[in-house]
Parts: sequence; structure tokens; C-alpha cells
Amino acid sequence: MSMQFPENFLWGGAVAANQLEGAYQTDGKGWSIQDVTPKGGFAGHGGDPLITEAPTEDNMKLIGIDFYNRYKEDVKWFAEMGFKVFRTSIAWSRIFPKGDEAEPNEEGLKFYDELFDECHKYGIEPLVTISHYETPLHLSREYDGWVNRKLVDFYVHYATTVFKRYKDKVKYWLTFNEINSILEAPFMSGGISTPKKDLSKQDLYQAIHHELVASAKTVKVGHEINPDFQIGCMVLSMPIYPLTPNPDDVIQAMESDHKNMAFADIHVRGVYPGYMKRYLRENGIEIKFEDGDAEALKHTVDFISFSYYMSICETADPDKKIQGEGNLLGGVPNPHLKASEWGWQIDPQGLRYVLNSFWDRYQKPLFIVENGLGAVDELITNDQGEKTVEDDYRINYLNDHLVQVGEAIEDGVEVMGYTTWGCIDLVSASTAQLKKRYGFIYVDRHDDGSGTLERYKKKSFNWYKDVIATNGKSL
Ligand code: BGP
Repeated sequence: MSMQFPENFLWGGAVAANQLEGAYQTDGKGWSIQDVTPKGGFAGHGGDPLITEAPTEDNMKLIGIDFYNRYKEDVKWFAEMGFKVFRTSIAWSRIFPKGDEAEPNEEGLKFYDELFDECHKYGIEPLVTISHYETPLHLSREYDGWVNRKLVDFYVHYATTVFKRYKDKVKYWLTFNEINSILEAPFMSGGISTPKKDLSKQDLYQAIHHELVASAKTVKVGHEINPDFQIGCMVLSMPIYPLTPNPDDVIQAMESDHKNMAFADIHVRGVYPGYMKRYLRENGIEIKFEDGDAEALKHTVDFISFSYYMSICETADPDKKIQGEGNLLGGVPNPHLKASEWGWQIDPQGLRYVLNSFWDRYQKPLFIVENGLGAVDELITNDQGEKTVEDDYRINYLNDHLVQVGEAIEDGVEVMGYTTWGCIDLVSASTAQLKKRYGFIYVDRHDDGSGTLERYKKKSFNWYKDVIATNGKSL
């Protein structure tokens, strides 16, 4: 079947500043929480990341793929693939090195001016995440991250600064990357320095409230600065299937899902849903609403964006609760699915399911801003003497998922666009390594610090170029 994607479908790729820019203290940038997260990341640490007092040499993010200095070359590659949109984040600590200053760092602002100009040179629309797991370290250490109410003002001040500066260069904005991942990764997602095991539910949910209020205030201020802004929330989506048809499992799956859906519900509907109020009540959590918070939450988003990598199962049976490996939201592996080398279970149909669920629930435009396969790639020299990666496994993964996006569009779901995760190789978030690669472009850099940083097209590069050129008909 030939896929019908809308005429103006936003095809592209996604990255995050901390995972590729490097230049971690260039031009006045302050340290972010990522600069003290060396190889090992949070995977295998029960959600608590491995952190060091100060940046250490084995931290792959300090150099990343040197995008800060090579972005012109990279944007040119994206243009060659035909990208309509490029999702990246602004590193908060480039703009406000400590996070709590009144005045921004002009050199940091200038870098993104130039990056966005470079995108526009090729007709590529930037899609900007305001906060992507890169809270300034000072806000984490001095304030305990989002547990502290003051972060709301710091964040809104930062967002206002970048809105004003880039109001004619950026139309699409996302407030927080995978905002619900704070449930499992409070340091990475919320800059909360209290170890996870010591973090009370009271503090966790208060931090969540602060982020939600900050996000809504940002939507309000953004629309005042430029009414044409399209501002979305960004959630980690993962269908949670009941492990068996036992109603106990079905209800357990529903309750687990509620914990995540609450984030999109509040962003779209502007109020705390009843099931969340019940959860808070039954867990003795009392959220402190300040004057104006309930009003602020009513500034709802223009669209919903999400990442999609896998689905999981849920069960009420404690004996079957084996945690899947390296996934952010916990859950039980699905016996019907195969997994990636990192235990992420591959489920293309789950993407159609997620798209339909969001659409049925909200009737708001949807944007898939992350999807992709992390794999170990081998650079080879092909018959034409070119260095490349024969990544058919990645092509298959992306093709299968895009076919399901096409199915959802057939179902009547309004999808704005699709950006693959890590369109160029970058440092992985969960493992903080380069070994787990996602790109269409191979970057010669390795976890022992070696490599020339040269870029090479993988086989998937031309595959994606065709997909975009044919608006999905080649799938
Ligand atoms: C999401 C994050 C990204 C990204 C991706 C892949 O959770 O938003 O930053 O890295 O997952 O994860 P990983 O890099 O751990 O493979």
C-alpha cells in the first residue's frame, strides 16, 4: 500500500544540545548536570545517575560530536536528506550559565542565532526544546532542582529570553523533554540532586507541579510574544499492555498508564485529572498551589509531541514483575516482542496505538519528535571504496514504524510531523556512551576518546532521503 502523508508533513531529525554540541565551557557556558554525568549514565544505577564532583575526562558529552564547531557541515547533511524540520534543544547553561542570573550570556544567544540562520538557509524549520535533561548544575546543587519553587521563575525568565530573541526564527517550541520521565529519573529529568531513594513522593510531586506551572506560564508568555508560536508539551510515550486478560492486570496497566497520562492531560486540559487527585490523596501528598497556579495551568498547549521507542506490559502479579532493562518507565517485558541490544522492545504497531489513543483523547495535532533504533554500528569500506555502515536493521526499524504512522493517518489521526531520534550519531542519554548509535550519519568518535570526528553517510541516509523526497510513498 502506498502511504499518504499530508502535503506539508514535517519530516526531519532530532537531537539535544547536551548530547552533541560538546564545547561544554566555551563562550561562557556554565556546567549543566550532564557535564558531571560520565559514561555509565543512569542505566544500571536504579535511576540514579553516576555523577562526579566536576566534569571528568571520560565524560563523552564534554566534546560530544563537536557540533558546536561543525554545525554548518551537519546542517548541510540534513539539508541533503531533505529535512523540513530540525529538532534541537537550547543548552540552558549557555544562556544562563548558573541558571539564576538576571542577564543572559550574549555569546550563548549568538550561537543559536547562527544555528537557526543556518537551518533557514536550507528552508529547515527549527523545532526547539527549551529544556532537554540539561538543568544548569548550579540549580541542581544549590536549589535541589525542580523541588524548589524558585525554578519556576528562573525557567520562565530563560524561556522568555529565548522567545524574544528568536521570535522571528523559531516557530515550534517544546517546553520540557519527556516531562513524565521525572517519575523514574528525577536527577536527569528534574535536576533533583536528592538521591532517588531519599526523595519523598511529596517532593517529587511538588517538583512535577512546578514544572507543569512553569510550562503553562511559558505557553502564555510565548503566545504574547508571538501569537504564531506553536508550543507543545513533550512526553515519553510507551503503551502499557496488560500482561494477561486478567482484570487485575488490566486495571494495573490502566493505573500505571494514568501516572504518565496525567502530564499530557494537564498540559491539554489545564486541570489535574480526578484519577491523579485520588493518587495524591491516597498517598498523603498535598501539592502546594500558590496563588495563580490554577489559572496559569489553563494556558494549554497547541500540540502534543512525544517520543516513541517501545511498549511494555504490566501485571498485578508481584512474581512476574521483572523490570525490563534500561527503559525509563519500568514495566514487564512482552513475550510477543523482540528487543534491541539494550532490551528496548520493538513494537511498530504500538506507535499506531499511541497515535490513536492521543488523538481520541485530545483531538489535538500530534508530533512524533523521537523514534529510532540504538545499535552498535560497524564502519566498513564498500565496493565503491566509500566508508559507510550497512544499517539495514535501522532502515527496517524506521520503515516499520513509519508504515504504522501512515496507518494512523489513514485512521484519521492528525500528525504534524516525524523527527527520528539522533539523526546524526551522538552520545546516548541513558548510557552516556557513543557505542549506542542512532544516526543516518556516522561520526568517527569512540568511548575511549579516539576518533577523527569525521562524518560518513550510512546506508539509511539515502533511504531516508527517498522517504522524504517521495513524501512517504517509498515506504
Ligand atoms: C529519550 C531522550 C533522548 C534520547 C533517547 C534515546 O529518552 O529524550 O535524549 O537519548 O531517549 O535514549 P538513549 O540515548 O538512552 O538510547
